[in-house]
Amino acid sequence: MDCPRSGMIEAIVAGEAKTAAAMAASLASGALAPEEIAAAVAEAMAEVGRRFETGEFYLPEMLVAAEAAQGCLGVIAGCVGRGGGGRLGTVVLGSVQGDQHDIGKNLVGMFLRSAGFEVVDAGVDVSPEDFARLIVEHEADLLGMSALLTTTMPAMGRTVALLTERGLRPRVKVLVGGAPVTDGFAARIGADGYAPNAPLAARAAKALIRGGPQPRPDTGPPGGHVPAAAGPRG
Ligand code: B12
Repeated sequence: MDCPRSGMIEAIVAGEAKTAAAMAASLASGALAPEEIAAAVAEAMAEVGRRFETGEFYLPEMLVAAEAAQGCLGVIAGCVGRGGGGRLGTVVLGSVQGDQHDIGKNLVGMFLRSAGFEVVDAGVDVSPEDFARLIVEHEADLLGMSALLTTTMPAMGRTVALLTERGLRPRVKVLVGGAPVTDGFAARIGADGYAPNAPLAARAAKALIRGGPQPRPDTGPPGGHVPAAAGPRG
């Protein structure tokens, strides 16, 4: 291993949680920005996904790698801070119905908090009804939905439709993301925005809250859809 960055990536892929967290701490103390550490975690998980696809890894390997990645997120959380405790508004954030993936969602939550949002973590496998209930309960300004499976992406559309049906859509912005999600998909389901990674999710959330384009949920894709912020994945 030639440097802590590749060391951390190798340790995550190998599912060596302690080594991975130690490497993440070393990267953080070496003044690597949380964004860069997050990008390295994403790189490691992309490699895990590649090995799963080629049959080199099975579910257990994917799980231990995920645990190692979560440990690194703990280190990143210590670096990104909490950024003013909700002064920008409240976000309900969750992985959609049927989806258990939460590493990306958790990263997004960290960057949203750091940007100044209060984040209500709805967890994983969140039904449209539960999203709607949490939005009302917490008077949320923004809903963030994550999907990592092509089979769970439609749950995002079902959630937007339910918000419209319940009259909640005008008061809450909807931001979507996750590996298979695209800007075009976001527009098709009537979401207000999409971002490809956690730092850009925080930027997109701020833009939406500070008076981004208004959605037109009843008339199909909103004319003023906030396009994907440009930048690298991770
Ligand atoms: C880790 C992992 C798991 C872990 C999840 C553990 C956990 N706690 O999350 C476990 C082992 C549980 C798992 C299970 C499964 N998995 Co899986 N998994 C992965 C893997 C390897 C990594 C995902 C990850 O954490 N990436 C790292 C994070 C940082 O990236 P990210 O999630 O994309 O998030 C970033 C952006 O997308 C964005 N983002 C994410 N959410 C949001 C939300 C908003 C609002 C915004 C704006 C942005 C945003 O910002 C994030 C940070 O930068 C991926 C491979 C891959 N290439 O994605 C497969 C993958 C997603 N899994 C896959 C599959 C098939 C499964 C299973 C069906 C396997 C099975 N046979 O059981 C199950 C399904 C379980 C379920 N019902 O959800 C496939 C999906 C294929 C597809 N086309 O749908 C993949 C792509 C693997 C593959 N190459 O085949 N998996």
